[in-house]
Amino acid sequence: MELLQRFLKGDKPAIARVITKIENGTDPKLLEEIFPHTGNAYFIGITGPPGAGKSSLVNAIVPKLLENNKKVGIIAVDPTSPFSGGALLGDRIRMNDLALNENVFIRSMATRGSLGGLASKTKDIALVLDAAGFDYVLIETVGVGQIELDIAQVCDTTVVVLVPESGDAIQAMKAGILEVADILVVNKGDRSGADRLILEMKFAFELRDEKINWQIPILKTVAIENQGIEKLASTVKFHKEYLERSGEIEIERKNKLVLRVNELIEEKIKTHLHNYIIDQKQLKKMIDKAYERKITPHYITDEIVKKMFLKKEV
Ligand SMILES: Nc1nc2c(ncn2[C@@H]2O[C@H](COP(=O)(O)OP(=O)(O)O)[C@@H](O)[C@H]2O)c(=O)[nH]1
Ligand SMILES: [Mg+2]
Repeated sequence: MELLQRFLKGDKPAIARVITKIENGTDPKLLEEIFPHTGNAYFIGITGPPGAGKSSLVNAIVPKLLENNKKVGIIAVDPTSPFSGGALLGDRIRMNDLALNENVFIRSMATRGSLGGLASKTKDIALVLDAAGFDYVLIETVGVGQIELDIAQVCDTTVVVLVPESGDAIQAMKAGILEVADILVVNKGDRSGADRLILEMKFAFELRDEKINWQIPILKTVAIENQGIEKLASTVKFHKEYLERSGEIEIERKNKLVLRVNELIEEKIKTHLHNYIIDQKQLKKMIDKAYERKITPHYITDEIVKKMFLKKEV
């Protein structure tokens, strides 16, 4: 059977092969072929600082999402440990039980060093899982900056996980969190300071007036003891129903497509620029002139960009 046919039937080895091809960019037509089969999965992002218990929460919540014969795809993105890969290994071991379930597929996005393009690749792989027939696609990302905001861009529901000991990190993350969180989870509720953090977060959320129709729920969990998981799962489902009922899901998904297109345009321009546009010899000549203060860097930029738009093929 053709790879694509096996893939669309949900055959795991076929899914893995399609993902690899997309990841390596070896088959540019492939995404086009699978795209018509996407749009059915519900994307859930789980983000937060390293060690907050995101993987533990994923482990705990997946069985709830599998109820009623649903299928769940998981993407674990951890760019924080390029050397040891320790976190990923840990995730793999703990997620082993899940991986054996025929309705679950897990993919770790290992990044050895380079962060560039990771979020973008992850989004395409989420589409692959969508096309493969998973009802839910869970994306676990470590909240270390731009990347989690980036991935939240494709998620219908973003769950931000905090822990009592996050301390200063919380302050730093607050602005970002306020932007992306649909649901806030305070995990490690068995540790002291959990209730205080919940109060703090409630206060922080009261101060804002965006997303006014959706009051961001703040939940307490103890992932390793399965506490609060039922409530978390039902809150995710409730958010899904809310988006569907209000029609917001269509608006949000269209907004997300706009953001995605903008992002891809930027990516394309960047590669194009580096690969073809800049004639290094000519650039060197212009730099010499700029060094002599005969032309400005702005002038050089304009010249290069003008050329870029004259070229038709990308
Ligand atoms: N005490 C306590 N420990 C937890 C809880 N959830 C996770 N952990 C532990 O915290 C550590 C990091 O968990 P992990 O799920 O890998 O965090 P991640 O880096 O956010 O994916 C592990 O040793 C977990 O066993 C919790 O609710 N309470
Ligand atoms: Mg993890």
